[in-house]
Order: sequence, then structure tokens, then C-alpha cells
Amino acid sequence: MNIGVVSLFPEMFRAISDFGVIGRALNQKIVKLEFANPRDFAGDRHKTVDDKPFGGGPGMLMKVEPLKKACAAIREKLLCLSGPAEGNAVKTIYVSPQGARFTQQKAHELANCENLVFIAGRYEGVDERLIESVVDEEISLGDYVLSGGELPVMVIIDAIVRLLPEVLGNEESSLKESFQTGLLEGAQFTRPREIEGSCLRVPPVLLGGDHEAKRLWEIRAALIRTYERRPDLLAVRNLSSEERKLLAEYFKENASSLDN
Ligand code: 9WO
Repeated sequence: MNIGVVSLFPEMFRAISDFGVIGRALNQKIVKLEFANPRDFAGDRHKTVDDKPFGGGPGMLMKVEPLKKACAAIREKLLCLSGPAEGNAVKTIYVSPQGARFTQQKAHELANCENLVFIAGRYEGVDERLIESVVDEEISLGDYVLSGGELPVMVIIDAIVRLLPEVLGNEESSLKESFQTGLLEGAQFTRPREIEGSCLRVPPVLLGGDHEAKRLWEIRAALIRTYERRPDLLAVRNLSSEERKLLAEYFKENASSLDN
């Protein structure tokens, strides 16, 4: 996969490129990360990339021409990297609070793209004509405002790259993910078995050899946590008969304590 980023602050992306899963994927050339800085495409000797909004209002907007040129340059770079076999598809994404909400499903969808370009805005946003002319999708992480699009772009890249099939340790974890999608992860434990003078113990079933009991315990833990913290997720998910049974057991066990 080839990922291009249009940003005034490409150095910020060292936060993902130099560490962990993405760092490794880059070293192994599973992913290539390229940058274009609109500042390098500014037309004047002051390298101006911002301007006052028509209609007034506070702050500045990113000028359209340097952004468009940076997008075109990064697009060509990615097409060069991917070669003729992959076709010439490049999806261009702008991140802003006005976008469609990012989800795990969207991460899976984007993980299937060979070439992606992300535009990280600054100031109070971009000239709308950039979105009309080069942006395919506008994505939001949530209803809050940041000082720039770089951090959300890094979040989205992280969510996508960890899903790529060649990325280490994906065979088992994507299997697990596919059968419990739509539920929160239940409680998890590692060694030691007891801490604080045996006051805090790992649930005994997880220490035993009964794999079926452990499997059911994990599904149950996920269901209970989802019911307690995110009932909205349960409402839109079709529970399997096994899941319904486990949740019904939990309701029955807690019926008396719910009464009073
Ligand atoms: C700043 C601002 C200041 C005064 C009045 C209105 C204003 N709007 C903005 C603004 O939206 N700035 C954005 C900063 C412009 C695009 C890049 N920036 C951004 C992206 N902030 N937050 C995001 C973002 C992206 C995805 N998901 C959540 C937030």
C-alpha cells in the first residue's frame, strides 16, 4: 500500500513512522509513506499558503493552488510507486469535523485501497474548491476541533496499516476480531495470577485447561461489558443464539439485585 500525505508539518508523522507496527511495516516495505508540503508549491517568494476568508470572519484559510499542486505531485509519486499493474486508482481523503464518521468498517474498506492520499488542513480549514476538485471522501473522527488535521490523519493511517494482511501477527488477531466484531473487548489478564496479597485474582476459569469454558467466559465478558457501557452497540447487532443464552444467564443472575 502507498500512502501520501499533504501537510505543512510532515515531521509530525515521525510519531507513527519511527515506532511500532507502522515503523516495522515501513521498514519491510509493506507500506510506503510519501509527503508533499503545500509550502513547496507556493507561488510567491514569501511561500504564502494561507489567506483571509471572503466574507470575513476570524482566522485564515489554506489557499487552494498550493494545496492542489501538492495533491497532484503526491498523486504522481504514488502512481509511480504502484506501477501499471495496480491501475491508476488514488483515493484522496480530507479530514475535518464536517466529514462522515470514521469507523472500523471504514478502516477495513480503506485497507483494500492500493493508493491513498490524506490532506491535513491547518488554520480554519481549506478553500471549498479543493474539496470539490480533488477530495473523494471527507472523514471525521468525532465532534471536536483540533489545531490541524495531522493527528487525525495519523490515527486513520494507524487503524488501516495494522489491518494489512502482511503486517506481523495478523493471521490470528484478525480471526479473533472477525468473530467478536460489534462488541467491546472484555476484561483481560496476564501474569501474575495474584497481586496485592491475593486480593486481586485472575478469574480461576482462565487459569484452567477447559478451553470451551474459557471461550464462553470471554464471550460473556464481552457481552456484559458491551451491555453495561455501550447498549447502543448491542441494539444494532444480531446476537447469535449462544450469545443470547450467555446474556440471558447474566440477566437471570442479576435479576434480584436489579429489583431493589
Ligand atoms: C478552527 C476554527 C477557529 C475559529 C472558528 C472556526 C474554526 N473552525 C476551525 C477548524 O475547523 N479548523 C480545522 C482544523 C480545519 C481543518 C483541520 N483542522 C482540524 C481537523 N481540526 N479538527 C479536525 C478533525 C479532523 C477529523 N476528526 C476530528 C477533527
